Amino acid sequence: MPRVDFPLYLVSDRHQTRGRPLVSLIRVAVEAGVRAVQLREKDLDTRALLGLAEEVLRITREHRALLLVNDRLDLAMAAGGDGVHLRASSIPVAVTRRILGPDRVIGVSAHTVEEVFHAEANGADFVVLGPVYETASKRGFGEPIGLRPIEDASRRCRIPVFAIGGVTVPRVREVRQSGAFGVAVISAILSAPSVEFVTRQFLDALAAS
Ligand code: TZP
Repeated sequence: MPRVDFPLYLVSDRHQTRGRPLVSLIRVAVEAGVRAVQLREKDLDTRALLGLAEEVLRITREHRALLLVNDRLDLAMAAGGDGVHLRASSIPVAVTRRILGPDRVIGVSAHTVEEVFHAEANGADFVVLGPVYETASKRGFGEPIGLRPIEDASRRCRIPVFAIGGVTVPRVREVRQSGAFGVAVISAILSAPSVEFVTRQFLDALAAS
């Protein structure tokens, strides 16, 4: 089973970079210490996404960071990435595990503790659970679930649980106190005036909590 030893999971959204090129921001974040990136550009066509995945992979490889492609197992494999991040409508976790084998990383998005159990039982390496807080990134997705499910899932499951949705540096402490292994972040990093500065702040807050 691959080791999930990164506390900060950067999730991409090129619409949240304040007009700056996504790939350069990912490079800055990875150079500042991010060790896992999820490429989540749902509105890109297959070829564009493959090209982007290959570009980002050059950066992550250089810095020994992982690259997971959201939903697209085919593209994760075609690009030679480290794994895939599945959502509820994706190819099921167990099928993905069968295809990818034991060494690739499978992350899963969950919204309830039951979904975390299900992901774990089917071979996921880690889950992101949320949205924990109100988030601009997924408005209309649903009500924030709060910290309670993070607490329950972290206590009752063996795989690492990452809190997602509205996570900011000042919130890291309470998220970790709830038992979360780590945090998954879009806007607090990609929309920050200094991606380098905020990435370091996240990593420091995670290390201190
Ligand atoms: N899944 C649940 S909330 C969310 C995703 C992908 C968006 C998180 O974005 P942000 O900007 O870190 O709140």
